[in-house]
This record gives sequence, structure tokens and C-alpha cells, in this order.
Amino acid sequence: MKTTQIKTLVWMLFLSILLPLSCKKPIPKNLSQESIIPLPANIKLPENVIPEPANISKDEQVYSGFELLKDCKVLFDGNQNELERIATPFFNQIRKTTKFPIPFENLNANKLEGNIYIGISPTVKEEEGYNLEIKNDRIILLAKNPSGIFYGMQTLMQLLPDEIESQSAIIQDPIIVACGIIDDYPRYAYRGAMLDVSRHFLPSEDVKTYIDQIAKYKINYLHLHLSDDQGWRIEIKSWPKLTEIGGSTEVGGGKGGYFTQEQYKDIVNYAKDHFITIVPEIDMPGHTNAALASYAELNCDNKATKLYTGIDVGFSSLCVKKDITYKFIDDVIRELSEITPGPYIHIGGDESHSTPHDDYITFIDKIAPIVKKYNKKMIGWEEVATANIDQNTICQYWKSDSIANIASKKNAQIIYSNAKHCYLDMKYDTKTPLGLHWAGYIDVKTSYDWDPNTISPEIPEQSIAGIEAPIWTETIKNLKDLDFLAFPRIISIAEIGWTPKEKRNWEGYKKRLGDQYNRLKARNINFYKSEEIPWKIQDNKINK
Ligand code: TNX
Repeated sequence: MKTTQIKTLVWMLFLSILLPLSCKKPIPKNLSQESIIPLPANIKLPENVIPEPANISKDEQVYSGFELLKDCKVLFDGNQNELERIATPFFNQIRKTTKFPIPFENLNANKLEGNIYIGISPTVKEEEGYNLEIKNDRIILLAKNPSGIFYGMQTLMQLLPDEIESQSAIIQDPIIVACGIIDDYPRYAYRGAMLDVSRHFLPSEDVKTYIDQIAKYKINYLHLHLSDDQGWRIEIKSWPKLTEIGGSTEVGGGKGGYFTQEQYKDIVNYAKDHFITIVPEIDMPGHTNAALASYAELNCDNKATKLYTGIDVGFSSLCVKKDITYKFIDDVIRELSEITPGPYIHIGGDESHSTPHDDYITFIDKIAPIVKKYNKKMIGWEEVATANIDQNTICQYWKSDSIANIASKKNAQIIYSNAKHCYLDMKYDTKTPLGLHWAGYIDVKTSYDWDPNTISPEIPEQSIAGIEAPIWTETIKNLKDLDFLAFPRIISIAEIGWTPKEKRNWEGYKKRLGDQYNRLKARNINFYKSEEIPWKIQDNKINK
């Protein structure tokens, strides 16, 4: 063959590969089909988005939108230091999986084209809200406050390919972000998770991992259940035996453990970086055996109880009549307030079955001013509504509609943690190896398909501070167990707390959750692969 003939042949071969590709007309990626959780309050599509023809296979289609290219920069103006601090962990992860340098620069000397702009702006009205505008040639993220920037970044991460969450994969395909405007803000100001570190102690690394995970779904409070019959988990310098003795065991007789005040402060700071406020709970007057075993004088008969490693409730009580009890509580709340920058102290108050009811009321009425004295707002489990609480108290509804109604009649705010839907320690079904089932079996649909408004129609929306998903750790020994019961149900609760009621529905949610399979995997979460969810399994892509 002559060289010209060879050349023609090579060209033909080249074109036969290239032509079919180039013939594809890119269709604009549709922002409303992205699987964002929690679903944003408002998504506006650009006019050129047309419904995709049904006969096109997703893998073969070419999309258009904002393309993240390797020369992309992130631009800030004003508040640059703080905004950079918030954006850094997100962009470090993007740099890792794209190998793009993505420098941070000041807006002044730069054009917006091709870049991402992040800024604080009074045009966004909601406290925790943000506005994320994606155009073909730029992304603009605005918020009223830094928290909104954090939430907007969480949303943007979910608009990037799943591999963006990977610790090892490098993204090879073009990164196209769907165009449109997300104008988003939460339904409730309080969107919480509760972790019981008392029944089984979990070290701070595990608490931090949980913080990482819940922050992705815009949860903004972590309530730590720091004391119970089985263990006292926070150092109180003026009462050192609480942790020396009371922290020395746990359910099943393991070695227990506790947080030093330094470790606690470290958790508080870590949470703060994730826009999460820690709410510490000292449960009393019941659920106090660990304290009663540590100090004889806290018992009415001056005899220290034995440490307890079982899972019964309702058998212990502080001695309501003694002055030393209130000296003790004052010291505990003072020390805890000093290391807790957040506004709340949770005083428990649940299941005080061995405290006579009149004593219980006397007790709660005496605790409330102590919490106030240290400039904190009191949260208590629903039972505190039977005492003389004022409108500054927040009651956490867990079981009884009628008590929650009493609380709202007293103008107290309510946090919904109704056990039948929110208790992450309930089994999914009869086969679940971990968990309890006193409140019933809670599959993913049950955790999602309800609303605070319909559970207690008598409680007006303005009485609702928010929603919280507790996880009690009688059967949970480590992070793996915790993951298994918490995920994916904690994600349901996060969406109920954030998304407007009328935007939510189970069919849409279950698809979006299924689409997050790769992300949950990439984050190494030992989540429950419920058969109710159409999981989009692509293990190979993420584990490269
Ligand atoms: C009830 S809910 C409790 C906890 C248990 C939990 C187990 C509440 C305020 N008290 O002491 O750990 O059930 O699901």
C-alpha cells in the first residue's frame, strides 16, 4: 500500500470512531432530576431544559451545563478568611478526586466566567438559607450567613458525580453540573440527632464521624446523652468520682469511658465547624444510678448503690429532699455551661418512675432556675411538662401526645422525637439483629412518611422548634452498629426537618435515597440496605 492510501485509511478509521460521538447533541442536564437530600425548598429550571426523550440511555447521553474544568477558581470577596475556612474541606475533597488545583482567589482581579463565586449577601433573607445559581459559565453561591454557605456547599457536592465523595477514585469523565437556581432554607430551626454515649460509651472519634455524616444532611444540633444508670460520661472537676466510678462500666459490663472536659470541648469545636451545636444532657432525677453509685451522699439512705450494667429503666432517683442534691446539680450545670457555648442544657426528666410525682414536680421546679442562672435554656423530655414550666422551656415529645399538648398549652416549644417514627434504635423489622422494638418496627418508609403536623394536629406549627432523631445504645457497641441502625433513617428525619411539607413524598424520596447508594458506600457507612429502596448500585465506580 502506498503511504497516501495508508493515511486515508487511518483517517477513515479515526473519523468512524469520532463521528458518532460528535453527532450527539448535548441536552441540558435537568436540575430537578438530581437526587438532592434534603430536597431544597425551591428549584428553578432555566428555560432551555426540555423533558428528556425516554428512549435515550443515560450512560450514552451527552449533557450540557456548567463544566468544572481544571482551570476553575473559587472566588471570594469580603469575609474571605471565614468563607475560605468553610469552603476548604469541600474543595480539598474536590481537588482530591479531580486532581484539579482549584485555587482560592479574591474576586477583584478575576472574571466570573468559568469560576465559582462564594459570597455573603443580604439578598438572601432566611437565616440559614442560601441561593445557588448554576449557569453554563459560572456558579454563584450566596447566603445571608456562613451557615448558608455551608449548606449550599453540601448541596453543590450532591450535584457533582458520586465519585466526588471517594477517598481513592479519580474522576475521568467530564464534570457537568445542571443549570438552574436553588433557593433553599430550612423548615425548622432545630434539626437534631441524639446520641446516647451512656449505655455504651463511644469515643470522640466516633462522635466526630457521626457529626461528619449528619452534617451532610444539614442537621444542626447534636444532643449528647451524657449520663444514665449505666454510665456517667463527662468529667465534672468538682465531683471527680462521677467519672472515676460512674464512668467505669457500661451495658454488658465493658470498661465504659468518659470525655474529659478537654475532649468535650474538642467535640464542641468540631461540631461547630460543621454548623452543629452540641446539646449536653444530664438525665435526672431518674436514670441516675451511675451518680448514685459514685457518691453515697446523693442517696436518701446515704448508701452508694452498685454500678449497673443491665438495660432496665425507672429504678433510680436522686434524693429530692436533700440540699446536697441541688449543690451537686448546681456544680454540674455550672461546669457544663462553662464548656458549652450553645444555648441549651438538657436535664432529662424522663421515666422517673421511682420518684414520687409530687417530688418530681418539686425537683423540676428547682432545676429550672439553676439552668437559667447559668444563662442556658432548659430542654427536658416531655414529662417535664407536668411541672410548672415556662415558655422558655423546650419539651421533647417522645411518647405521649397528651403530655406534648400540655407543654404547648403552657407555651413551651416542642421538639418532635416521637418514638414510633424517630427512634433510630428500633429494629427495622423482625429480622434486624440489633435494636429494640418497644415502640414498634420502623422501616425506612415509617421513618419518612409522616409529618409533625399530622401526628399532633392540636400542636400548632409555631410551637414546633423542630425534630430530633435519638439513638439509644443499649444494643449498640460501636460505630458499625450505630451506622447500621442510624442509616438510612437519620436521613429521613433530616429531610423532614428541612424540606417544606408539601414538597415531600415517599416515592420521590425513595428514588433520591436509592441514588445516594454510592455516596453512602464511598463514606464507608455500614448502612442498612433496606429492600424498600431502589438502590442504584455501582460499587465498581466508587471503589476504584
Ligand atoms: C426510652 S425515650 C428511654 C431511654 C431508653 C429508650 C430505648 C426516653 C426519654 N427514655 O431511656 O434508652 O427508651 O429505646
